[in-house]
Amino acid sequence: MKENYIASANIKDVTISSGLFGRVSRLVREKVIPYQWEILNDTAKDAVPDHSIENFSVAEGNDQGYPSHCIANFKIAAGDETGDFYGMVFQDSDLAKWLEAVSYQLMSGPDPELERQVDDTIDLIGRAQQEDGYLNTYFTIKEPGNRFTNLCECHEMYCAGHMMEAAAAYYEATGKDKLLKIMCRMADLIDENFGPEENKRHGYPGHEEIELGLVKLYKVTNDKRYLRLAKYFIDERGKNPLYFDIEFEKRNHASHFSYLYPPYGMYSNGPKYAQYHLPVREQKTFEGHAVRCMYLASGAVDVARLTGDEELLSVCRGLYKNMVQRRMYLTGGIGSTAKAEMFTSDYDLPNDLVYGETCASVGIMFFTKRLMEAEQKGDYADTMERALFNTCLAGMSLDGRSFFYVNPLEADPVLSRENPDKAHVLTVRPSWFGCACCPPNLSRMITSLPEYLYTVCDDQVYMNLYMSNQAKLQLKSHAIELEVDTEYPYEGVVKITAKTTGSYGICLRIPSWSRERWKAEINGKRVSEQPSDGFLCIDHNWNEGDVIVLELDFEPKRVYANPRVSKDVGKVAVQCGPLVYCLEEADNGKGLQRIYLPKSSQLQLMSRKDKLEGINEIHAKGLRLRDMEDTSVLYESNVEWNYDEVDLVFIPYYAWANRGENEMTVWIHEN
Ligand code: FUB
Ligand code: ZN
Repeated sequence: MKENYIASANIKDVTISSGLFGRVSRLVREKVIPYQWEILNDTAKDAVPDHSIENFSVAEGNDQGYPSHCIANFKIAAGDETGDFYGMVFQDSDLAKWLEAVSYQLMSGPDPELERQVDDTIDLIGRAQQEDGYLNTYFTIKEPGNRFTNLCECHEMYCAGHMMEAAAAYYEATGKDKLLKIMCRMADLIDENFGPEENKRHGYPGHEEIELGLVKLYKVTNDKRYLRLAKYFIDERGKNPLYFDIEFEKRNHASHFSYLYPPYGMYSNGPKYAQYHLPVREQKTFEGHAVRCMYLASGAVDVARLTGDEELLSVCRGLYKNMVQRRMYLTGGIGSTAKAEMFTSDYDLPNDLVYGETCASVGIMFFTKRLMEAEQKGDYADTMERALFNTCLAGMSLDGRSFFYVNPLEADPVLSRENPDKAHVLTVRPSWFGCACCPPNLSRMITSLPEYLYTVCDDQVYMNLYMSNQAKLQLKSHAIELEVDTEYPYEGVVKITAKTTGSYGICLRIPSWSRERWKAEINGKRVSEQPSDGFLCIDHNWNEGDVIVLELDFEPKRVYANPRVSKDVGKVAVQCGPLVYCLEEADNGKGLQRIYLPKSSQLQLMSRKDKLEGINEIHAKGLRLRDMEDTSVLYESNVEWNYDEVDLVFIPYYAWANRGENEMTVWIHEN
């Protein structure tokens, strides 16, 4: 691994000003975060939680219809109120993610009222913390004697990791260290109990996340113990004897999630589910629960980079390749089955049974951002972009009031209702979930989006994602400013103005979809450099006001899947720039699976500023297979197929399901 000066952009130094992500960032700041605060406090009266088993809501004691109880759990644990714990065993993490999202928002601009609200909440968290530093409202209220006895299922470390991330973020945003101290005490307690020493337990969390939190604690405190503990958890996972077997025996097979995963809860899902089938360094494919995989790999890249562990980094590279070459949907979704929210096997990418959890694609963002910090390859940023502009964005409605947990590439409301195997595929976003991991995960990712835009390596800045913004960036030997103006992802022209005179490199990502056709000019003069590893690096003596204009290929394209993806054989999808497009019933009528896009049809891009908060549509002539003449026939030998000509309207995938319940498909037949 190269010893470089490397950093992602600072959130406070990048303002995403306009365009699609200007709107989305504003929406999260002004609508989503306040709404989620109401949810946490149980004051959002119009929230109707989704109670389908697939979304974990029918937990024992969690099916009575009230959305969260999260703050109430803290009040009860603190002794401020009486009552019982309610919600998922990891309910605390909803508050942690909200606090983290708000911290990033505060980095982008002051908000004294919001800060006061956070300070009060941190006081509450402090009161809920136990004498010895332990913090977890479920165990404090319900099972005080059983701490750390069911790491496989009970998410103590997961909740701690999320709160550590929040603590580090709030400290960075405000300089206030109360939450940081709270979480350092919890981290110290975990460190006293777990580690390689003989007198400690040799365990690791069932759901990875604490690795990320510990690394963030390490970054703000400089205390190496936290980094060591993160590394320990990664290296211990999957070592024999298997820790979860040992604790399972010790607790006499008691299980928390047996109602969901009979007979022994998450333990029954087996070692692959939680990535302990092999030591992490021997893993070559992403196995099991997709979100867990992303968090594990993100933590592993952090640890690899911060400790110079080339072996671990190369394991992460291998896992990344497995994902993007064999296990990821065109939309940047992952997880092919609702059964335990897992990856399945290479090329198994069913469009209708898919899971594609929003959190898993947010996890892709975490993973690829860290890979970019380890080595600057355009492919990582391409994947980041695929996940962000498609599945992550689809995770939230255009008004920020409802959310998808599962992100299908083919949906039919009738089948979702009638076929139990498709019950997890909703066609309308619920306003909340009994298991509410996804909405606040989106919030924290979007409020921290500035970090993802740029990676600095020595005196070069890598532009990972294109959107209008003003950025201040600290390179190794310069502080520079850039301004980016673009209508991306609806136009392919990106104008970058250097606001700082000096000698430094600006590296423009040439996305894989534009590899064949792109053009870059500085002050009207064509650049001679060629891209390498997906980036066009221009090392130049810049004058203030120099302008780079990058033109990417914005012709709508047909995309095909590797024929090993059996569900996409004979089918085509449509993409323009980073956006994957889909057909929706609202534009194309019912029966989308009978539609064909002939090879000869031209794809025409149309700007629709008036529709769905401003989108491009793609228009094309298509065919719809006519019903059999005798509709009572199910099977027939002598059939002459007839087609009707139809005008097809494709919209960006992220904008689907904003016009009521209806069919949708990304892949369509081609003839
Ligand atoms: O287990 C915590 C979160 O709940 C996971 O990351 C999601 O997949 C959901 O299962
Ligand atoms: Zn989720």
